[in-house]
Amino acid sequence: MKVLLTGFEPFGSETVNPSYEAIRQLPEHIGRAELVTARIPVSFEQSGPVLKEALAIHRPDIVICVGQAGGYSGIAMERVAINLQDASIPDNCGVQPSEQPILPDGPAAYFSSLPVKKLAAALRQNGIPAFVSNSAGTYVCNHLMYTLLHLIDRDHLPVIGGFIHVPYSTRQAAAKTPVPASMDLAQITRGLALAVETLV
Ligand code: PCA
Repeated sequence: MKVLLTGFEPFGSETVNPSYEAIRQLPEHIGRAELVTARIPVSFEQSGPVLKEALAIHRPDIVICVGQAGGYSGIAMERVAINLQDASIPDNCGVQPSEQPILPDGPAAYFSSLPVKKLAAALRQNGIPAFVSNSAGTYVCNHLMYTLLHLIDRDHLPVIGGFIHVPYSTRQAAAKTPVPASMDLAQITRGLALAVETLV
């Protein structure tokens, strides 16, 4: 069994992205699963193609895309991706869509095929703040989640997939005033490892 985890490059005024920092610290194996990772550009145009390439190269059974949700106080299991892009800041390529569909003829939304409630419960049982979120936003993370679920649906891929948002790392939060909610990077990494463990 193979699990593909993706994380994003930094964006906005950040110099790191805890989503990628955390997934690169995961072990190569958890239980009987092999873990592989990919780094996704924070770009409306390029994120989908990079994910698609990673799917073709690795042919995973499970895909977990991970992104940073600044200000969150726990790890969020995203339940739904909507067919909308509406950016409050430009992406890393300077693109800033306003109220545009991701796919003009696509469905309004896709549900995660990961067991989001079960995952949040597993983390909480292990002392890691986690919850189910009903919106992945309208920026590049929602775009990537929608694209992933669309590819799985359209190409009938034998894959379950979804999206997890992680808080700022404590290092990121320490550099801001006022200090936002955050989580230690080791704890974020542990949370993602537990999610994989629960799935496999
Ligand atoms: N978070 C952004 C995009 C990249 C990331 O890590 C988001 O929530 O859309």
